Amino acid sequence: MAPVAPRSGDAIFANVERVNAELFTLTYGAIVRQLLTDLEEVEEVNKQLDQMGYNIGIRLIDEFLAKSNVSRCIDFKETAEVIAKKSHGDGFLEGVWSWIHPGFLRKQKRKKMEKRKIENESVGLKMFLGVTATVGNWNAEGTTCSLILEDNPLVDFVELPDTCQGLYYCNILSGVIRGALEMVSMKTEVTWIRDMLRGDDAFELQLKLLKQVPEEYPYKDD
Ligand code: MYR
Repeated sequence: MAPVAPRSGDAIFANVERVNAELFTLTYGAIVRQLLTDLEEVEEVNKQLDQMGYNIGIRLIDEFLAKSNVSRCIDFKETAEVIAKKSHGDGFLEGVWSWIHPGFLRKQKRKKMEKRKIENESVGLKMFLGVTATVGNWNAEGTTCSLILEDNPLVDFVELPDTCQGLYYCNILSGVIRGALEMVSMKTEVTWIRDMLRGDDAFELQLKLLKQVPEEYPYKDD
């Protein structure tokens, strides 16, 4: 029998990632199925998924801010880009990078900074779902936009039966975004505009900024 060549670390890691992703997708599917059994009404399942997502989002934002190195967004447009793919949080690194002459830094240190910069460019959806989105369809006021997902791992292996046509299967995602944004003072309405499980040609989420609550400074200035 021919000896089995050992797989490289990268191949094993990729395999583990794939299995994790599949497990995640199947677990989510099992949750939705259970909700359908328990709640019976598709509308109720939609609400419940959104609420579950909201509860996740209000906690997940802390992890997101801690890991992403994102600084405060100047407006809703920047926030949408941060959710979809781009970070402006590496500005600090860029600043330091140009301030110190490149030759001053040892190669290793420079590589580490470059790596951080690349990682920081993939934030929001990428950090938790491994996907990116395109931001578009802005209204004139800059308060409503769409996130068009480039991929959606939640729906791998999923096909909705006729009895579930009103189901927003990925409603957990809209809830997560709504919850996360509320924690950074943005009250939003997040709704699915297009859904491939309902026969549309893409997954499109609409983000509507309802209210931006000014943050209160906890101390009184004398
Ligand atoms: C700020 O101005 O404080 C930064 C605001 C950034 C908000 C980003 C919210 C990220 C939500 C991640 C959603 C992941 C869904 C799976």
